[in-house]
Amino acid sequence: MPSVATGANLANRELTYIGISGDGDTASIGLGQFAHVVRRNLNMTYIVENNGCYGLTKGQDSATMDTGAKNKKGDINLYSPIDLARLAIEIGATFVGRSFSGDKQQLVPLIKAAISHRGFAC
Ligand SMILES: Cc1ncc(C[n+]2csc(CCOP(=O)(O)OP(=O)(O)O)c2C)c(N)n1
Repeated sequence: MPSVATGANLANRELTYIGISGDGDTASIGLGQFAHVVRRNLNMTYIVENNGCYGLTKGQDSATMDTGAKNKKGDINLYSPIDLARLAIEIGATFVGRSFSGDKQQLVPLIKAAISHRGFAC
């Protein structure tokens, strides 16, 4: 998703770019891509739907899963989690927010603010 958003941004800077990704894709498989769209301050809103696991491939722990948490199979996670919001701030994101999908009152204005931000928002 970050590669496609980068290419599309080069072709047309006038559009509003919103990308949705998972925590597996963002904190593991696509961590390099995430870091570099933050670093380049790509004009987009990058939303991570963080459920702590690889939902599509049967619920294995992702890199954001809490230490000591039990996955679907009953395995305990031994590793410390990557905090994506903290990482984004550390590498220079100009807008970072975190909310809960069950809290629309907080989430809707947060996403609106992220979309109206010029530059990278996640
Ligand atoms: C490069 C690559 N490696 C592995 C996969 C297999 N794969 C598909 S979805 C997925 C996990 C996605 O987890 P997450 O991003 O947290 O999304 P969720 O399914 O929880 O919504 C994996 C490993 C893939 N699609 N691409």
